[in-house]
Amino acid sequence: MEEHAYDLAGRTVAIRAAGPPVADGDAVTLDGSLVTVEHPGPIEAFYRHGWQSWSQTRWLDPEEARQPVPVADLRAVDDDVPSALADGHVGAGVGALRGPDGTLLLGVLGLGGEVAADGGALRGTSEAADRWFVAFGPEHEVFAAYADALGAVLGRRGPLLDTRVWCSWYSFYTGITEPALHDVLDDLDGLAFDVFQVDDGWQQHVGDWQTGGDFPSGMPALASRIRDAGYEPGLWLAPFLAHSASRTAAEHPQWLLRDDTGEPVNAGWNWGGPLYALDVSQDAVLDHVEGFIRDAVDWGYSYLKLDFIYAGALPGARAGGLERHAAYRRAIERIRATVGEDVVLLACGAPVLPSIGVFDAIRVGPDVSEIWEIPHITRYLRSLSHPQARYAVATSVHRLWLQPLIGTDPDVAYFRTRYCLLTDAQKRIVQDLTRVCRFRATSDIPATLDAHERDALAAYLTEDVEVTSLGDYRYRIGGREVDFGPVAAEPPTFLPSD
Ligand code: 9PG
Repeated sequence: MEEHAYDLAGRTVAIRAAGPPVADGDAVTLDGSLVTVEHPGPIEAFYRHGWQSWSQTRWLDPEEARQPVPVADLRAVDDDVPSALADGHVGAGVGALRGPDGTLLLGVLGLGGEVAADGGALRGTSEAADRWFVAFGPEHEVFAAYADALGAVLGRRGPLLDTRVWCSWYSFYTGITEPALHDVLDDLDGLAFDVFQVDDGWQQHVGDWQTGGDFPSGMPALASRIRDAGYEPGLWLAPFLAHSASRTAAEHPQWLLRDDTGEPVNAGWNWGGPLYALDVSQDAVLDHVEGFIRDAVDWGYSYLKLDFIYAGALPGARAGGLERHAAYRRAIERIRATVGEDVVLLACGAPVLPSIGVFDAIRVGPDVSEIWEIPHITRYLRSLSHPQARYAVATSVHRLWLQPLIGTDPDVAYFRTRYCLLTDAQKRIVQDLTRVCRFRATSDIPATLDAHERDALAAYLTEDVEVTSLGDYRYRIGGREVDFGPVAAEPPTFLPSD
């Protein structure tokens, strides 16, 4: 390790890295699997970046107690398990320290890596001997500079997605059927969506991507029906998961990602049972994934929401010792090569950095919900990743710096009053965030909207409002000024520290 005192934006920053810092415009790059940079002034907050779409991302008080997650309750769907079990505050890929003098950012120029708050310093570690980016200055500027540098390494797809989606999840959940979706298509009656996206519930099982029994005419017929209604057909899949009760898990146990002892890796619990991950470092697994992705495109779906794909990057024993983020990257590149450039790929439950350059858009927060907050979930599970509109907004707002690199999906907005406990003001916050993200989606069905709400939805889909960033989490949307700062900064509802 070498120690350097480096001048950044007029302040001297102490740096420890494997070699000398290299100037990169107003910023600096460092090499190594362990780097440390010290904030030149007093600090107030640490930017903790969650590993995957649903993982908590916010500015926190570095003195704030780490919320101990009981190992038995640790959910592989919430966060990167190694970071969740770390002693201090650790985020994925990028971190920052903010003080009255400015914000110091440390971010990897690669796929993996963790950034920890270590007193007044940021400590970056990565399994690969990576390159790191360091900048000091106003928050907005250092994140923009990092995004620019990251795009040069990981690429970016253009033009950036600007889309309007009807998604079945937040009205039907897994209860979708062919007649129900036909009814919705009839009732939408020309509402100006681009995509009609069929979510979870169409398949035989999670891992068995054949048409399930509630779709007797088959998925190609449904795609034609969607196209006839004037929409692009969209389909949900969780390509790197196999439910423990799936045929795929039973028939191909050798495809499952395993740990050093040979046990299948815990990929979470959902749909009434444990989840396994596919080991995407195996060519046979990639051939299998390519097969069902190709089927979906051949059936006529041109927008794929690929969900729970953290499963491709979980820690495990992989063929040839392939690093987990590199294995994930290779797998999603294979999917992109399979579908070509014209199919829209939306990542969900996805490790954020390694998805840049391959996906058109990524979910940047946990699921919204018909309710703002369920405090006992946060209190007892200490998880900010459960469906709650408040944390969906808070995490998404802290990921808006990704916008020049990849489409940002903040999840759906609500217009309905029936079956929805959000107040008008809360609905407005979520709607405005979808405007800022240029990803306008809803699951509302006309049957649950009154005439006024339907008009509001129709106007939202066809409006042409200008959105300008004013910095500091504030935006001008049409003639209004919208401030996401208060929701973004409100401390989570944890139990009082005990
Ligand atoms: C379909 C849904 C929707 C939704 C996705 C994702 O068990 N869990 O913790 C859990 C987390 C997220 C989740 C479902 C379960 O939602 O974000 O939009 O597609 O899957 O199952």
